[in-house]
Amino acid sequence: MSITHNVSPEWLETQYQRYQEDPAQVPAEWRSFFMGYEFAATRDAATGDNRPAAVQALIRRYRELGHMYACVDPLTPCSLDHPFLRLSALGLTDADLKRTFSVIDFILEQASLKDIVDILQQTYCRTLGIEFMHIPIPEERSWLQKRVETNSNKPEVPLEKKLAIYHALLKATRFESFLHRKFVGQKRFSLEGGESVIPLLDHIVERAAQNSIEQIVIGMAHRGRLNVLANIFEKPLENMFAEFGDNACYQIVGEGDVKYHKGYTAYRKVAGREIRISLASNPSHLEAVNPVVEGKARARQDRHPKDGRRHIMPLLIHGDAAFAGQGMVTETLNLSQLDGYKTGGTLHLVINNQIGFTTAPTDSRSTIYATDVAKMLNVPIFHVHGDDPEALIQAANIALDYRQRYRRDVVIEMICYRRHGHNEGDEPFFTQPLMYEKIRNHPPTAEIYKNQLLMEGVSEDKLDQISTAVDNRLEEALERQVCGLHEIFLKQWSHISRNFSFDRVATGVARQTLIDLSSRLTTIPADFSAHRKISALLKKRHALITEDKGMDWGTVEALAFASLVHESTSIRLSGQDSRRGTFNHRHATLYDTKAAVKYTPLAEIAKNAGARFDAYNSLLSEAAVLGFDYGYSVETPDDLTIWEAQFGDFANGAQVIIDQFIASSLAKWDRPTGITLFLPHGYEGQGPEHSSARIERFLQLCADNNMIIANPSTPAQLFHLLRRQARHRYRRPLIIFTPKALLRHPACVSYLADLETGHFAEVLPDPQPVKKCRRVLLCSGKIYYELAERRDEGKHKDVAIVRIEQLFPLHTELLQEILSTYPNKAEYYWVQEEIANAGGWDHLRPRLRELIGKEPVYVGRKPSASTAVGSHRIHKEEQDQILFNAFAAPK
Ligand SMILES: Cc1ncc(C[n+]2csc(CCOP(=O)(O)OP(=O)(O)O)c2C)c(N)n1
Repeated sequence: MSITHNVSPEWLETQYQRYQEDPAQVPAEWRSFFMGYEFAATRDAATGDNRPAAVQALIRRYRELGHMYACVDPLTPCSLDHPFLRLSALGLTDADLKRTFSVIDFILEQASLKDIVDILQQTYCRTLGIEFMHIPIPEERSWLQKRVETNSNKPEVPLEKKLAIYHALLKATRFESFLHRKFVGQKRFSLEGGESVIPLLDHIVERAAQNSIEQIVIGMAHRGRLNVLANIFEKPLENMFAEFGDNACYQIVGEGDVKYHKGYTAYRKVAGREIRISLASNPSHLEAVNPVVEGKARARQDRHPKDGRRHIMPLLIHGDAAFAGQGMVTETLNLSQLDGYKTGGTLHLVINNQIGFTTAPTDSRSTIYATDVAKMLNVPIFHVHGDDPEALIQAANIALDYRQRYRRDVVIEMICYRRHGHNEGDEPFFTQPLMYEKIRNHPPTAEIYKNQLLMEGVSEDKLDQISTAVDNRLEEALERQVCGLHEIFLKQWSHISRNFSFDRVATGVARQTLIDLSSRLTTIPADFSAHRKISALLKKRHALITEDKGMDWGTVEALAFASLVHESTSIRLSGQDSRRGTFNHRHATLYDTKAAVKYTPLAEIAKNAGARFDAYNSLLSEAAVLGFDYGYSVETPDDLTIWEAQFGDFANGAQVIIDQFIASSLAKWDRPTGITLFLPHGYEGQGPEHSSARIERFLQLCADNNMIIANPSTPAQLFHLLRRQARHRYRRPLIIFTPKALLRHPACVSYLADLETGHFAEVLPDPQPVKKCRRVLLCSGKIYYELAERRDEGKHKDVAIVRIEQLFPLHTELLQEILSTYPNKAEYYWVQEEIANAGGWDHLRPRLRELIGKEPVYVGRKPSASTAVGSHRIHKEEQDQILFNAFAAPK
């Protein structure tokens, strides 16, 4: 992309006028542009010589295109001829090489063309290509330009560091070959071909610590993960080998997971400083962990006493095929500059081994680089030869300094190869015979680097000593094999119980406290101009509370939040349009009508209590945002972290996060979470994608008390449920199906007495006494109100309606207790508005049968491939039929 790309002629004209007044008035690179332009113009006219301008243009071409010609692929010989960078391409000839030129905005002010070209080739076309001219901010571009041109893009590496690199490379190589020999046939997803990752990560940890970074939160996939655990996290080899032996002394909590998915935390000492490095547990689903790592990092940053973004850094390690292929990558990149989700810049390392399982780049991406998607952020991207660890170190130095300085993401792509098949049992010659023929003959990086060091005069003895030490360490560890302690709960989780229980938690809040909180929620600062209708709404809310006239959902939700933050529990609420609320029921943040100012009353109440209330409108993504909030919740057991879907129907856009993390992180990795989901649900005739949050899908994921699935039908129930979530001894994900029409339903209200005492009721008995009960309707959620109305209309006084408010874990004792108040011979119906292959039916059917001693009668929509009909008329007919059937005489 050219410097003039995307600038208007008027803007250019103004800049040129400013340059003519005083060249210092415009940024350096524009100075160079205008100078070249004038050179060309004047010399052209005076002497016909436009070579000085051509030299200036050549410099620019190297900066813009050099990375395309850089020598970064270990499997392809380097091209020495670059058509766009030939002298002739700019009207220059070899005869000009000796001539001295004055140049500007370059490391030298005057030099022979030969020297200039040498510097440019060294800097931009050696083993480190850098893409940075697409960055639209001149200051950033010129900072990067200086950084690379000052040392011809080659760092000074002292001998001690060179030996450390060699040591790291050997550790990487030998770890893999040792496992290969000693644990034959076991999958380990060898790093071989990309061993430079180890000296690179070593250096990143070291440099980060020197750069004021205290913690690195890391996410990575299968490839090389065990190698990273052994050699970067320094997980004891004795433990790793015991794990490889699947030694029975390992106590597995829950169901466990394969070795290359588990998380780990370590503290490393670097130059007198301690740096915490943690690796997030992740599923096989490539890139799914990205937003989780961001959320974890953000939670830690938010709790850092000062400038958490500076001191805590996320590091994501990707495969080339996955980085180019998975939408989660783009979604996560898109989080990076947003108020509610930014983390001060993520360092991305793409291990490009030029293959994804058996698929070649020509089949896996439509872009030139595997990293092209990251250009959307306008950040620098380094492409580095995987056999040149020193070039990787140069890239890491600049990348880390850039992140700390500009607080933006940065990408290092390491181009390497994969020595074996996708895993150790895989034959790569079946599909990539030519590539693997090259790989077969390609020496490992450690050998290449050893030769470099020998050429530089390092003694072979010294290098052999390092080699022997590496081998000895592996052998000794194998002898000693011991089971390590299973990694236990993180420190901040130590006071949380692992065990679910139905123990009741008193979640009532004193009447006067609620009234006081209401005043604070509804009083707008004098200098704030709220929208007329919002002021009226707040007044009405306050009146509902003080006069105890029946509070609606939005009012009670606000009181639940207020009471929690008032008791110093922080709340994070994130989702599409969550500040206002999709259905206009929340208005957590008010917008001044005259100035660009916002006011969030809950945040003020929180601040007073030393807590936080953060409500964020998210980007339009489900997967990355839920992943982020899940990650946030894992680090903050004492907070309430809520993700809200616009409509629950869209939650399946985040299905991988729900299945792979929320439902199963406790079972797989012993990682609990109290993440809470608000999923608007209900059949209101709005069509197939605005009706169902797929209750059945969540219920299908339930086992071993792993999640709480609730469908509260009153504002008070929501109040107690949210407060219980923050106050119980244990934490479990809480999935709440929230209402839409009920937000304004006159019967869906609660009173102060309901909030003052009590607790969440997993089952709600019929609020009215039913004499001579002939039928019990069991139901959940909104249909209750329609049933109750129909009962009153039809004077069906002998029909009881019982609401199951918590579908899982089902409180069978309580349900039994309630049902025992009705005669044995009564008919039992399950009534739902969902289609028969959805809702609570399939899950509850066997459980109810067992409890009641007979099969309940099903009343609801028929099975359907689509969740709901498109026609409002048909919806109403169906709904009416359900209500009719619920009370009709049995067939
Ligand atoms: C979301 C997802 N889809 C498919 C797979 C199956 N799979 C595992 S590894 C792999 C290839 C990954 O290639 P790349 O990202 O280049 O990493 P590499 O294995 O080459 O290091 C595939 C397709 C997966 N794990 N996750």
